[in-house]
Amino acid sequence: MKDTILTILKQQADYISGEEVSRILGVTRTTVWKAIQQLKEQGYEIDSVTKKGYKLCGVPDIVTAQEIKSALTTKILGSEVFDYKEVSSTNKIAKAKAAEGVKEGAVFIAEKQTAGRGRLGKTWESPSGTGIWMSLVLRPNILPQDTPNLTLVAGLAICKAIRNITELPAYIKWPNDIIINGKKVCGILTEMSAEMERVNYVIVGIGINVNTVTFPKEIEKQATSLKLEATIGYNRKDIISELLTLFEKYYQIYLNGLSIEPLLDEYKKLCITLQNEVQVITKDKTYWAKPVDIDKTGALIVDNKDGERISITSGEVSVRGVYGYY
Ligand code: BT5
Repeated sequence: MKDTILTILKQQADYISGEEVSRILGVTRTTVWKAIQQLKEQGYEIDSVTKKGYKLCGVPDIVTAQEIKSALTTKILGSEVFDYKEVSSTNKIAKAKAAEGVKEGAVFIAEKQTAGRGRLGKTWESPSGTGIWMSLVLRPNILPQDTPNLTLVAGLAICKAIRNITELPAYIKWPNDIIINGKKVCGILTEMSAEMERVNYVIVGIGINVNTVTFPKEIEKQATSLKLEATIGYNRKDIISELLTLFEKYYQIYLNGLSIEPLLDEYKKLCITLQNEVQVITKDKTYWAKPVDIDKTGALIVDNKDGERISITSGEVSVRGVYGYY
């Protein structure tokens, strides 16, 4: 009921009377009044004036399915949106739902994660209400070994979305981070279920610090948020909408040619990893190298100190820039 009333209020430029709303919906005015109270409790600013009725004056920064869907113009991504107040990890939920058969493009989003995950068992800080913690279900017709490309597609979309909305100098740190002024603002965790030659589904988990102002001690030197960098806060829904629009566009380009090649020029311009020496950390050794390129398979190409050219596939190694963490 409250969702329908919200939709009605959003369509009105001016006040609408309680009587009119109750007539449209065929419910009593008390039912309308109760739903309005619930919306106010959720943070919607609704002005009520005797004889005039109700007017929506402000929408809270909440990431509900309804708010997100009403901002989206995408065809596939966000076709279904599932919202949660608190989950362990949106990747975990998305995986379970994908295994049950949820459609391509389904989005799982939470206000808070209690066990947000990074790569290789690392944790992802996901406090309530300040970030975008979301996972997308994709069902691309690609080979399992090509799924890391989707991290690059996502990275490009996120980086551009952040730039478009905030005008901040966001860069991609190959393969799965977005960096602003040397600090990490976003991480991507891509997971899949596959057989030998076939991908069943891919989960692209995206964590973006939007309005976070403090971080735990362990990561405060290396983490940042859009608000800390821009000194103003952002509506998370606007970022989600821009990001899903761009992701869909780049995803289609990738699938059409089954290659990231058409995206590489744009990607490389925004890839900070190519701009300076990097430290490559493998299981057995650590060495400095000069980045040369990202090739059409998505590998990072570097020259080591002996002038040998090495192709680095994501997942094998960690790459660190010259300046501290990134
Ligand atoms: C990542 O891993 O950067 C992938 C993060 C993906 C998070 C999303 S949120 C929605 C979805 N559901 C999940 O459970 N996960 C995904 P990695 O490259 O391994 O980086 C992890 C490291 O980043 C940690 O070890 C910390 O050092 C640092 N870190 C943790 N939380 C952070 C935060 N909020 N902001 C910046 N850095 C953080």
